[in-house]
Amino acid sequence: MVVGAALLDGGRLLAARRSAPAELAGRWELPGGKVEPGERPEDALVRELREELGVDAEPVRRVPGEWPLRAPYVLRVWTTRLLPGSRAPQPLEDHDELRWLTADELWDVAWLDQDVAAVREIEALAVL
Ligand code: 9L3
Ligand code: MG
Repeated sequence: MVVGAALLDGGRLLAARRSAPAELAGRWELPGGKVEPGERPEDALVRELREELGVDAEPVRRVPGEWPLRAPYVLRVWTTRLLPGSRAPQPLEDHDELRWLTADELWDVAWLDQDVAAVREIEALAVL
């Protein structure tokens, strides 16, 4: 399983532009990554956000649905918030740019194909 974060702050959603691998570089995603064996998905999400963005965050609720990635992976997404005192997100690993998107800006970035359905679902939650 791959976990992704709909990181929300002040009515905006964080989008991260991938710098690697080459076939995904330049496309935008919900930050996250693979769950390790024996790891709980929510713990993997917290770990990935610390590694990739340098933030302390917590999953809030699961976004309904799951979306196929390259077999055998599927993407599951949680709305996520920064903990009080967290640093601001930085593109430390795998990304070269971050953007906080308002509801009006959600479709201004070139999301990875696999993330489009997830972002639609986030839009439907009306949390922005
Ligand atoms: N992936 C797609 N959308 C996402 C994430 C976090 C990941 N929102 C895909 C890209 C990679 C695979 O899942 O092919 C593993 O992700 P990572 O560990 O390279 O971030
Ligand atoms: Mg990742």
